[in-house]
Amino acid sequence: MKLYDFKGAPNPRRVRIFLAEKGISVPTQQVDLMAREQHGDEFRAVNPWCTLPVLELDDGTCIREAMAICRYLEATHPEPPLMGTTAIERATIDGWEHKLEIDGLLAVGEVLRNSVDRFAGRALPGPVGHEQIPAMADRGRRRIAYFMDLLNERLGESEHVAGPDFSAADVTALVAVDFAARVEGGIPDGHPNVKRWRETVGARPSAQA
Ligand SMILES: N[C@@H](CCC(=O)N[C@@H](CS)C(=O)NCC(=O)O)C(=O)O
Repeated sequence: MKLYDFKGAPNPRRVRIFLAEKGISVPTQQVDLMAREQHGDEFRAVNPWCTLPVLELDDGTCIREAMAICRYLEATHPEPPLMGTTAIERATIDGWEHKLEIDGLLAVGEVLRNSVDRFAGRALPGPVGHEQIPAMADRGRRRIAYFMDLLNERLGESEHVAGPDFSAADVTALVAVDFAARVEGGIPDGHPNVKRWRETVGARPSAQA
């Protein structure tokens, strides 16, 4: 197996944290997004969607999309379970994970990609160029505020995002909260449950991934 990775990017980090929680070590190949290596012919042969992460299996199969990779790892390395073991746990984790990807990770991406010069003409990842829309950066900031409120409320009723145990939903939430800090400068005041949870999950060795 080989993971195509880029150290500073949030979506590959979701997989790195997942791997660390599973205790799996995988060789990695860095694809420099700053140098636009994701658009080069070599990487397009791996992933024509031009995005990271990608997990390449020994038979040459390339799995794209962070959660698809995690799903594969969960099936091949079931312990410790990070995606639930009962039907209710699986559905609850999937629901929270997906919700926080959309409302958290994508909201931060909306701000950065529509406001930072480096993303001019590249407002969405992928092979097709898109111009920035400044109003979407403003909308993204409002979406981040909603995400923080939602997460704070949830963590007021649950120790971890999808229940008592750490799961894939915490992985996405952690990456989204840290990614949001690039816009907000940290966890905004008035979100004590997020702060409590961030300290807890941040103490796990996987958080360094
Ligand atoms: N939904 C995809 C998102 C992948 C994605 O957008 N990855 C970013 C890095 S965090 C990327 O490859 N960006 C390439 C670019 O900016 O051109 C996933 O879950 O893997």
